[in-house]
Amino acid sequence: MKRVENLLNSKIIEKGCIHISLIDPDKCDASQAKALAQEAKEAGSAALMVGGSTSMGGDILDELIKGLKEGSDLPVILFPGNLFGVSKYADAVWFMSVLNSTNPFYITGAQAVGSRMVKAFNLEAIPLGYIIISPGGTAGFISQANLIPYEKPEAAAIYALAAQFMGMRFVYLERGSGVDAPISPLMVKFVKKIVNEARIIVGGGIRNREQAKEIARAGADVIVTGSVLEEKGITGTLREIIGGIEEGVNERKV
Ligand code: 1GP
Repeated sequence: MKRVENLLNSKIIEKGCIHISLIDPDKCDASQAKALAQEAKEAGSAALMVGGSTSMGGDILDELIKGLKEGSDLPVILFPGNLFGVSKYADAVWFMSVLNSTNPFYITGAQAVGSRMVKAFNLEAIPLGYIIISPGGTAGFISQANLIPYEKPEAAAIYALAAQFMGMRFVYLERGSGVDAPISPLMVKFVKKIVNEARIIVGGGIRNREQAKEIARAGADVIVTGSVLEEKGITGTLREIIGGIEEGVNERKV
């Protein structure tokens, strides 16, 4: 059962780098979800991610996902910040481990407790190594991460390589939702040079075309944006960011 993972991989192969829109159930309600999903699809997002470090679950999450499903056929992938972030209405879940957490609960504990729910809901679990870079935002605080310094790409790279060796097929370089600026393109480049199998996802602080372009050009396979869509509205913003990604991929070749 790798439907969503295969879809992501085929789009990454086709486009060089794809965009995923992140929706935080704390900041978007079900009544907005349908239109949001429609716009994300029209602008060229490859999937929708739902979750957040302090997000609510239960009916609120279920209704939001149902709304997203009404608006488009894009896969909905859960991005759980805690045990409540699981819903049977989603297609898949990033089965994520915070590799640089100092608390084993965020590395394997929550995963063990949550695993039966994932199976009962018949969710596609996609293994993901989650690595948090300074300043880390709420994700870094909640998951008690030993933050990777911004200017130390080699530290991010060894965690990412370890993730690959442990069989994780995706690695997420997270700077924290809503932070001032994304990780450096140099860090992405460094990680890509060392990690040759796992897909590299980059998120946190990406707000404009130029930033998206530089991260895509450096070799990211997936770019995630959440806050900018809440701050500026999805329509024009998303087209700009996806335009930047395309430009960055084209410039890889020259
Ligand atoms: C957060 O990486 C994601 O987990 C997205 O970050 O909200 O800053 O786009 P932003």
